[in-house]
Amino acid sequence: MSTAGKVIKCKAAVCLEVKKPFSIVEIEVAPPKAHEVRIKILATGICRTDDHAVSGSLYTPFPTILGHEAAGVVESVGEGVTSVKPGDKVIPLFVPQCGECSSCLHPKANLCSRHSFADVSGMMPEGTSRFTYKGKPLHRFASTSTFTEYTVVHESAVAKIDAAAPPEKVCLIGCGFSTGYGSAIKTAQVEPGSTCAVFGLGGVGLSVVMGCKAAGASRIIGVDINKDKFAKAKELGVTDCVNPKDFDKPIQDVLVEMTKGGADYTFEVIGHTETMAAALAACQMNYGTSVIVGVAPTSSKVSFDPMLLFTGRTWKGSVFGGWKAKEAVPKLVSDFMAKKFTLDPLITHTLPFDKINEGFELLRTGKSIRTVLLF
Ligand code: CND
Ligand code: ZN
Repeated sequence: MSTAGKVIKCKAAVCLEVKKPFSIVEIEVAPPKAHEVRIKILATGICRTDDHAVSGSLYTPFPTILGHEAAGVVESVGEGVTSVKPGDKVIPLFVPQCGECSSCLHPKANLCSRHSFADVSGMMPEGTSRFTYKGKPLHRFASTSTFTEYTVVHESAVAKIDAAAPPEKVCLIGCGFSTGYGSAIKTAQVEPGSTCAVFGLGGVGLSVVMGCKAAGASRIIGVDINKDKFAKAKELGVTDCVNPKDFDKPIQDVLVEMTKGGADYTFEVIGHTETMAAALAACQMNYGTSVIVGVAPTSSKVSFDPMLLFTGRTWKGSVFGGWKAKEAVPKLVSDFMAKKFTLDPLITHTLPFDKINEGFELLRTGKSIRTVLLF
């Protein structure tokens, strides 16, 4: 029996309060309104950004449904939706692309100005929520909310992908892989023969490593305080592993010495303001480029010596790898299907959706790269 046009009762992992474990409860998901799409989620990854939200480091209103790295199938669509239809396999997009605003029309921009990726209203663009728990609305997160059997997104925040793509793998194209890979090949535009340093070797950092390698970097230095991350990093292309805990001087000094003057490209993929400043100082003073990929705590400030930029360094940031999400995601999925890159090394754990709290513990204790939750 079709569920189109009806309220769906389903299971969701709800965050009722900041810093509290997820509660698996039954919620109600209203049908999509005009220009909205209701999606049955098949698989979702756990990204550190979700944990930043749980911990309160990244502000988001509670109670909420987190999750932003998923793949699913369209259950029904609202009036006026033309780019997807029921039955289509899709990836929800935490960086929407309306295709019509000044940013979407600019070849260099990937952050839609009509539907901001940084919107913290917790509501759909038209101002209300499609999620209800015990008669009260729940907030959405990052334009997506994927820790639920069903979610509703705006049409600008969903991309149709190859029907044959395995959801338990390509869900990583919804965030971690695309973010890291794009930061290297698109935002930094790493050149063949260059030296790169990647701060943070989690799911996103290792994807930066894959991007640096694909771009032909000849030396990739991996920096992490958890030495357990080094084996996999080497497998993916890291040539030198550095643990800041092994040195009694600042890590930027260690890297400048190792590279005889600084790396061509550095990437901060942790989300700490101190490592953002360290990564800037670790790139070559005339022509080095440093890219901020990690999400810093809301309202935090970085303190740095302006002389670092005065000499010529470039400091950039990269949200979702600089990709225009709605057009890039289907292509990235095609590239995955054509075996142009692999996602398997990033997926260390697969768990049933109910075990979401276990999945977050694996991330917090540094034991996982990516945990994929299956519905
Ligand atoms: P994850 O926690 O898996 O990786 C972070 C790594 O950093 C871990 O291996 C840590 O051991 C390591 N680390 C922690 N502190 C230090 C330190 N002081 N020095 C060196 N290494 C350290 O996280 P992830 O890979 O899922 O995400 C990484 C960051 O990227 C995080 O801040 C997340 O919020 C952000 C991000 C950004 C974007 C974007 O669009 N820019 C998208 N998704 C996630
Ligand atoms: Zn993410």
